[in-house]
Amino acid sequence: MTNRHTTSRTESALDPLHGDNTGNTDATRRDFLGTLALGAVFVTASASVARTFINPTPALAQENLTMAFTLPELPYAENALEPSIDALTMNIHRTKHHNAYVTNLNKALEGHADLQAMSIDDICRNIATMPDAIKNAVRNNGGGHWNHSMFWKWMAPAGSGGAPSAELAAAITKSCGSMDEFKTKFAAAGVGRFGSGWAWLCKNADGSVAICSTANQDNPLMKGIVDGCGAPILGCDVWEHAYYLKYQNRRPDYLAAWWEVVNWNAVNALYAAK
Ligand code: MN3
Repeated sequence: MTNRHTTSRTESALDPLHGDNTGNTDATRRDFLGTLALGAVFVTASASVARTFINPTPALAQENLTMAFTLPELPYAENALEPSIDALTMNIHRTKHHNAYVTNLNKALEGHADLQAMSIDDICRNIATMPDAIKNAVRNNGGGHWNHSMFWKWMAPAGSGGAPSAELAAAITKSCGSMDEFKTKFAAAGVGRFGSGWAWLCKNADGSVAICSTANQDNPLMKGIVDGCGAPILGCDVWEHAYYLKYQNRRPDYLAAWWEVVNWNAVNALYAAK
């Protein structure tokens, strides 16, 4: 194909939280908030996708654009989550595993200009209606890209992630009994996930919260594939690659240590978003 030009775009990146990141524009903020637009009470505003064009000449911009998804930077150093999560795990997890999801998502979307133009949030929401030939690849790799882009933001160096807001704490207490019981139940969801997957805290349309888990790289945005969950406001990766170097087979120990690096400020922002 001639004149094929690759652009990169900043992911919806889900990022009202780190103003020092590139691409933290109003558009990315809308996409981030759009992440929560699962229920009628939420305003869906994710149609706009922030894009960073690299040398977009007018001629190239008009044809054969490949809207490539890109691997996001960490909002902290790779060793910033130690001792809960070691630097080597962070490095391999993002630059190898997450990068593979990005690469394979872009590959799966080749030739599908309509899908390439969508935000990763909307791709996840619309997995069930994807063409059969690419549905599984987009489900696995699009889910992997969304999940990990969020996961990096759902963590922060110990002591810097704040605490649950009064509103979120009240919702958690109401649904789980107490914050400690919430942590126990969330960890149980992660430990109980056979094989690979994620544990989630989700917000329902009425403001209540609930815990669920999904297999592989599925997430609660995936209507028609994952139903019955609200909007994901916190997720924990329980694939072995997330913890095996440091914790080996001890998934419960990883989950216990993970609370030290949860970025509650990020969770609070998602819970508060309408
Ligand atoms: Mn992972």
